[in-house]
Amino acid sequence: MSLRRFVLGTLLLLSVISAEKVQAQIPHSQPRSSVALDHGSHRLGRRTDQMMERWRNYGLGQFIHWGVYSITAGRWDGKDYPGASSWIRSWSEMPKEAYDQLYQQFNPDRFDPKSWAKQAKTMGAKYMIITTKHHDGFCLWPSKYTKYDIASTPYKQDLIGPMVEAYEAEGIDVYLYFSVMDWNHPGFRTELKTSKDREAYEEFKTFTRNQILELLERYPNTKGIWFDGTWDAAWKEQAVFADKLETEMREMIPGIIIGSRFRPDDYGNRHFDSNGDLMGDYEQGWERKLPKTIEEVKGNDWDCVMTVPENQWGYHYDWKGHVKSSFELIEMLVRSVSLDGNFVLNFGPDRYGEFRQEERKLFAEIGDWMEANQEAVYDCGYLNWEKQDWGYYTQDRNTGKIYMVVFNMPINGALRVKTPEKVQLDKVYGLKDPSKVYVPEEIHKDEYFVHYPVEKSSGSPFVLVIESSLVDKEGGKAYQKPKT
Ligand code: FHN
Repeated sequence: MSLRRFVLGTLLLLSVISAEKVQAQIPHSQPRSSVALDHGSHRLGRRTDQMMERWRNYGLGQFIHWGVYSITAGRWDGKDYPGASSWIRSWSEMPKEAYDQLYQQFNPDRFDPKSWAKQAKTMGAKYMIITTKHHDGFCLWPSKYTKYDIASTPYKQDLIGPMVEAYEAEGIDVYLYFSVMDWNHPGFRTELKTSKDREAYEEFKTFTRNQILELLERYPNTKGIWFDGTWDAAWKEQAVFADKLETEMREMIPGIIIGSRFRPDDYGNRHFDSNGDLMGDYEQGWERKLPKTIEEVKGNDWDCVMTVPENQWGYHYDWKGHVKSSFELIEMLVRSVSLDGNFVLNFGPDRYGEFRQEERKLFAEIGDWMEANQEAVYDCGYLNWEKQDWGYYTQDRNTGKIYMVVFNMPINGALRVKTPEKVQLDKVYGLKDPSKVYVPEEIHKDEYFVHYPVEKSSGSPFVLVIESSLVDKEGGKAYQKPKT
């Protein structure tokens, strides 16, 4: 190799390394030296339309995982599957042909969508995401494109339509979960190694598009599709196909909400494209985990989907390990809202269409708390005041009203509040009982103790309302008009 070529090659290599290093140093929220993309993010910043505003203000949602895996319930032939029950078909000790015949036993004759919707309403859910088809490919609706669906079971009838109707009657929006990964379809591949793979996968893509558009035709009131099972190499090559299909969905149902799990960009990146910009309308990466700081959410809309046991989505016959309490789940809900996200709690009904006792208890306990404190959740989001150990601030996006949601009561009852500069604390009172007023004690400039009678804290999270005002430069109180 000539010296000239060697030098040029080295310079090129160094420039690529330094560019990547520079890219790596640019935080997500900064404009980035953009990689030319045809199928990356199509929008910078949050959607500002009414459907997305409604989504943003939900606060609490319900996820439902239901299907043939509710029959196996996490075990087979007397042995427990060690993973999530919805994945049992992938277990080496689960004979595939045996699993694939189970649909002939699926007969949820105790399914009562109205009672499901009422329970969700009691809990305070504002939206519900239902698995129309999980990874096993079994469809809870009668699909024109497969026999592996509810119409082929003893139950025969559509399960999705009655759910949509019942939940909407309770004022709860419905979103359809759809797994692109489909272990039942002969054309599905995780990777495309041969021309035969590619040929088969083209048929799979047509089938996938047909089913997605079929769902939107059958259930036009759906507010969004919650895509899953899009992590395989084969799908990551489908930037053009996925982009076109997303456009079709958006044309079919204007305003439809699609998260960051669906599309890969030109280089196979999902959730965030090669420039670090969000794909889709909100981030779907917070699964069984939560952000700790507002910086982590990068100014995007997001939802957290959470299981009650560590990792059980579909029905499991015996919840092993730690089962989260309503206190823990309410804390996760409020943390989500305090960081501008939604919290979606998962439920896994059994093969008969009934929720287990632990889940019915959660409907009631979370519902009781929400009934008394929902004002600090619905339509609320992040407040840029310094986070304190006692819990979370939320702020009503319309009125500007500020809430302290207390989970960790200091043993001396002194709740520390640090206001931004020039903001003074005027009054603090109980959300449940506004006559209970707590006079803030200023301990430093812009820093207060709110003394709360420890004996009054019931061990359940409680909400205080903060009234504050801007202090003008002379130290006088500048009137702070609440947001209308
Ligand atoms: O594999 C699935 C899992 O079963 C479940 O549906 C979750 C829900 O977010 N999504 C996948 C794991 O990321």
